[in-house]
Amino acid sequence: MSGVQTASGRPRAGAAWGALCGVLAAFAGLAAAQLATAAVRPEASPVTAVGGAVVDRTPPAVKEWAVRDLGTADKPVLTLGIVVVLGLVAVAAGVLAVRRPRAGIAVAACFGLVGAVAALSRPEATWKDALPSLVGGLVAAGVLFFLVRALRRSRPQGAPAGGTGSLDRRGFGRLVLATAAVSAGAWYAGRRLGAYGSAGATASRADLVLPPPAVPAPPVPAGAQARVPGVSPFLTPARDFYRVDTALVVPRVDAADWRLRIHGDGVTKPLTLDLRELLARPLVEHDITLTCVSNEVGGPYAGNARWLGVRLADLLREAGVRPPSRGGPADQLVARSVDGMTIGTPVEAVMDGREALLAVGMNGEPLPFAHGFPVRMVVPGLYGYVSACKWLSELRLTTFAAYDAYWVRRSWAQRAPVKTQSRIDTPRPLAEPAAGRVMVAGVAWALHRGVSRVEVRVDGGPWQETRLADADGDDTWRQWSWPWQAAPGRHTLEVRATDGAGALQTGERQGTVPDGATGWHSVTVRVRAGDT
Ligand SMILES: Nc1nc2c(c(=O)[nH]1)N[C@H]1C(S)=C(S)[C@@H](COP(=O)(O)O)O[C@H]1N2
Ligand SMILES: [Mo]
Repeated sequence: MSGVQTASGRPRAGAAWGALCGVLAAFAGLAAAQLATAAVRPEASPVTAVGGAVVDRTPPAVKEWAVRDLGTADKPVLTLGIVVVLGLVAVAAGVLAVRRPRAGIAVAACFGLVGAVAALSRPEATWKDALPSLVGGLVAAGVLFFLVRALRRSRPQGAPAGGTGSLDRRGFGRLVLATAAVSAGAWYAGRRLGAYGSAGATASRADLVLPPPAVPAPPVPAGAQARVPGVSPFLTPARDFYRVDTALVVPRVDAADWRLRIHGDGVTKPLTLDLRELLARPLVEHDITLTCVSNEVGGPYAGNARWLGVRLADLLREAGVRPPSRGGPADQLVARSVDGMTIGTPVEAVMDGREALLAVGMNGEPLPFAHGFPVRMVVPGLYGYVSACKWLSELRLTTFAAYDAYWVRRSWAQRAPVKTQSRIDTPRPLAEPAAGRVMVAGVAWALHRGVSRVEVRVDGGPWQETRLADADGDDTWRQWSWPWQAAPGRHTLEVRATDGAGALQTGERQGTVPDGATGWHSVTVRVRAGDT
C-alpha cells in the first residue's frame, strides 16, 4: 500500500473529504434507488416510503400543526426534512468511514434497511417495495467503500508518485466528479422511467370520455355568486380545490386497470366492476361542498364542485345491501383506496336518499389525479375523512364496532357530520380599507341541512342580518354579503350562520380534533380615515 500516512500511521485524508464521500455515496444510493423505483412503484422510493411511514405515525397534534401552519407545503417540508436527515447521516458515515471504513459502510447499508422496513410497513406493500431501498443501501455502501479506499490511497498533489493503485488528489477529484455524474444520470433516468411507467394512466385519463348525466344538475342559479370582489368563487375550479391526503406521491391509476370490489356483511351479491361497467350505469350530477375535519374556523379546506357519478345507494342495493334501519347487519361502509387509505361511512347516511356518489367527474372533467382519478366517493354532509375516499378500490360492509378506519385509529371520531360554519372572505385579516362603505362577504355552510341565515356583528355589537346569495340546494355552501358603514379605527367583524332547521352555529370554541372545529370566525381590520 502506498497511501500517505501521518506520523501516527493514520491516513491523512481529512474529515471534509470523508464527508464529501459520504454525501456522494448517499446521492449514488438514492439515484440507484430511483432507478429501481421505476421498476416497482413510486411509493417504494426510499424517501417517499420513509415519509409515508412518518405520516402514518404522526401524532394528531403534530398533524394538526402541519395542516394548519404548513398547509399544502406539509409534504415538501416533510420530504426536505428526510433529505436533510439523510444528508447528515451521510456526512457522519463518510467521516467515520475514513477512519473505520467498515463502520461507515455499515451505516450506509443500515440506512438502506431503514428504507426497506419503512416501505414494507406501508399499507398495500409487497416484498418488491423493499427493493429500491435495498439496492440504494448496497450501492451507497459500495460507492462509499471505493471512494474512501481511493481517498486513503490518494496523495497530495506534487508528491512523488507511489506504486500501483495510488491516485493523486486530482485523480481523486476526477473520481468524485465521475461518481456524481453517473449518479445524476441514473437519477434522471429513474425519473424518466418512472414517468414512463405512469404514461398509461395519463393517457387513460386524457382518453376518458364521460357519458352525459342521466340526471343533470340544474344550472347554478345566477344569483348564487355574490358580486363582491374577494369572495370565494361559488364553484371552486379543480386546480384551486384544496387537497388533503396522506399520499406523498399522487397515485396514478390506469383507468383500464381499475376495479372496484363490493363485499362484506349483508352483501348477498358481491360485485366487481371495472370502469366501463360503472359508467354504463345511470350517472347523476350534483353540486356538493366538500370540507376537511382539519379545517380551522375560517380555514381554507373547503371547496365546492359539480360532481358526476353513480349513486352509491343504487350500487349497494344491487349488491343486496340493506341499511340498518331496514334490518341490514352492517352499519359501516369501509372504502379502501389503492394506496391503502381506509375511510368509514355510515351505511345509513349513504342510503338515506342523499346524493352519495361514486364520482368520476369534477366540474365537467374526469377527476384530476390529485382528487382521486378514476373514481372517488363524495357524500353530502360528511367530512372528507369519513366519506370522500379517493382512488377508490374496494367497498366493504362491516360494523363500527368491528372496525376502525385509518383516522379513527388516530384519535378522530368514527362519525363526523359537517358542522355549521361561516367564513369571512373579505375584508382579509389586517386589511386597511378606507372608511365608508366596505362590503363584508364570505361563505357559510350547513351541509345537507342548508343555510337559512347569516349574521355579522362589529366589535361585539348587535347582530346584523346579511344578504344571502341564492341557494344551490342544501348540499353546497352559500354566499352572503353585508354593506358595512365603517368608521376609522380598529374593528373586529364576526360571523355566524343558522342552518335550514333553525339551529344557530355555536360560538363555543372547539379545536378540530376529534370531529371538527366550532366557533365564530372573526377578522380584525384597521379602517383608514377616508380621503374624502
Ligand atoms: N385515498 C385517500 N382518500 C382520501 C384521503 C386520503 O388521505 N387518501 N383524505 C381524505 C380527506 S381527510 C379529505 S378532507 C378529502 C379531501 O379531498 P380532496 O383532496 O379532493 O379535496 O379526501 C379524503 N379522501
Ligand atoms: Mo380531511
